[in-house]
Amino acid sequence: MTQPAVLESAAALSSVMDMARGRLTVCTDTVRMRVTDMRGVFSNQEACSTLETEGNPTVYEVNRTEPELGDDSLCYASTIVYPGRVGEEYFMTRGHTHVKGSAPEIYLTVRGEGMMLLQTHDGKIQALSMASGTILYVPGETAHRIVNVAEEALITFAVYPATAGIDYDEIQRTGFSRIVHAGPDGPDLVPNPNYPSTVEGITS
Ligand code: M6P
Ligand code: ZN
Repeated sequence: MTQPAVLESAAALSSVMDMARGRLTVCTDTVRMRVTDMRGVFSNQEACSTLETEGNPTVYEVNRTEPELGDDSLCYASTIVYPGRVGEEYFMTRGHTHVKGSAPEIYLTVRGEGMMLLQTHDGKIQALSMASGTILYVPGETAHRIVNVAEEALITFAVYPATAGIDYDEIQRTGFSRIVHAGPDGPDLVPNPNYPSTVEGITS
């Protein structure tokens, strides 16, 4: 009997996640983002430049797997956000919406502690806590970013439609209306000084 093509070609049908480090044994794409790759993402440019000259550390890595590319297919990714700060702002992902706006995403936190920022197109924002075992659902039409608020790596596993696509433009233009700072008693959600006041829905 002839097997469907995907069973013959995609080693990605089976992969193993290193639950301590977050890497996948089989993935179709890996991304490593250092501080230099995130210029303009953190609010404190000066602290960003200082870190660049002090070793330019890796902020996060992504291992992405697209086992097949049909309209109804799923892909998955692990993300490792390393511990660290740029000024008072914790290390985090760039954040994105989906090209196919209605596409949702599910995140399981495997290890560490963090916050997920969710923001609608009209600027309404919500922050959800992440700890080992937390499952978060990112609805369609919602920008999402994860932030590591602890001293160890934040490791997540996410599943989303293969057709979702990643769109960085909106978040690059406006950012999120809140940023996550290290406060005296832990993480603090503070207004982003660079967020445009023209976006509806912001309450500061
Ligand atoms: C998750 C998924 C990936 C995404 C990654 C990092 O693993 O949503 O698709 O690339 O997080 O997020 P970003 O692309 O915003 O940097
Ligand atoms: Zn996404």
